[in-house]
Amino acid sequence: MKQFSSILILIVLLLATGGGLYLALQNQETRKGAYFAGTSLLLQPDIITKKVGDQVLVDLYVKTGLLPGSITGESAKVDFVKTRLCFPNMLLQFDIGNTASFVLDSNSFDNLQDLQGAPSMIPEINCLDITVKSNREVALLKSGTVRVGMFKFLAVGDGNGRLFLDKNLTEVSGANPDLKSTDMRLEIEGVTGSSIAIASIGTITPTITPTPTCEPRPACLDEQPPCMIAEPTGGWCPVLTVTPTPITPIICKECPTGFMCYSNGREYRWFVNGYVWQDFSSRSESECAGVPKPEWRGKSKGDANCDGYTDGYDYSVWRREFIDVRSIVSGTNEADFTGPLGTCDGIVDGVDYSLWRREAIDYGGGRTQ
Ligand SMILES: [Ca+2]
Ligand SMILES: [Ca+2]
Repeated sequence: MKQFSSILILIVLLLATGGGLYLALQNQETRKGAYFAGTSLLLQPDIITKKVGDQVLVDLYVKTGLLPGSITGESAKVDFVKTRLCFPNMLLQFDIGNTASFVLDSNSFDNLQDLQGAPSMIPEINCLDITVKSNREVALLKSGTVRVGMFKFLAVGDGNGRLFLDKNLTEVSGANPDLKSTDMRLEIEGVTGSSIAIASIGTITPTITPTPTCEPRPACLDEQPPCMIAEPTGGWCPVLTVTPTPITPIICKECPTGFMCYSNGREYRWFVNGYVWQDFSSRSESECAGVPKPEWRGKSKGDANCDGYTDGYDYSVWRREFIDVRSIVSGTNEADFTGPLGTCDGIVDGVDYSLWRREAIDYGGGRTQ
């Protein structure tokens, strides 16, 4: 009897392992199938200018990638979007408890499955996790640039900042015409945030709204001699000129290469030019022989102080710059590791922090474990 039970347990164990393996393979299958390349999420408008007390409306869009092998240029159909949106809480407030704070685009999605505050490691940043879903049949699912919905923020403080989406916590899935299963993940190529500038009350000149009855000023009035048209009593419609903001490419700081040996008389360390600690002076390479020479990492790996490691020193630099020169676009920031487009953007913010955290904590910061 005992032997029989053992055999039975063995069979159950084998079945369970087999089941687990099957599930793991299934999962792998789904991931392997994430071939709807080019799907991205974005926030609109990409540049927001408001004043304290204004409502700030921000739209979330998903842009689905092209179906592979599609001759007609057909895009993948989306039925599920999950992402994390983060914003500077000194500038914006979001009332999670108020169901009117988010308006789902019911043309494209059927339920707001989840909208809640998410933990943020940075005290100055608040985040929201949002999940939306479509329950309709495949033919009615949307593809291409699809509006997910609108967030309603309140401008509570003045300054500049960025709203951003966390790519690592973004998931999109949709209908899959090639396989029997209906859902599959879409590969996320990128997420794009918004820049925001909030002015203190009264410092923004009110926007001129043309009255519906006004008439555009005829160009012939500027000719010589001018045409004989009487001035209307309410005046001509105001001429709105848009001055394009010149876009200067940001040339960001980078760590110099070539570690050299330095000492302060008590310890020996390797530094690159321009990042030598106070009291340390140059020594011959052989004097540092007992100290491992770091490998160059660079800013794109979160090395703010260019010492070849990504660690707490770099976090301190990030935090100081985030608080002191927050949102001032500059090429002199030490902790501008990246930006929403994957390259440095002149701003030190939560996107740079996320990169630092991944490099320092998840990947060990360049130190062999
Ligand atoms: Ca470092
Ligand atoms: Ca940055």
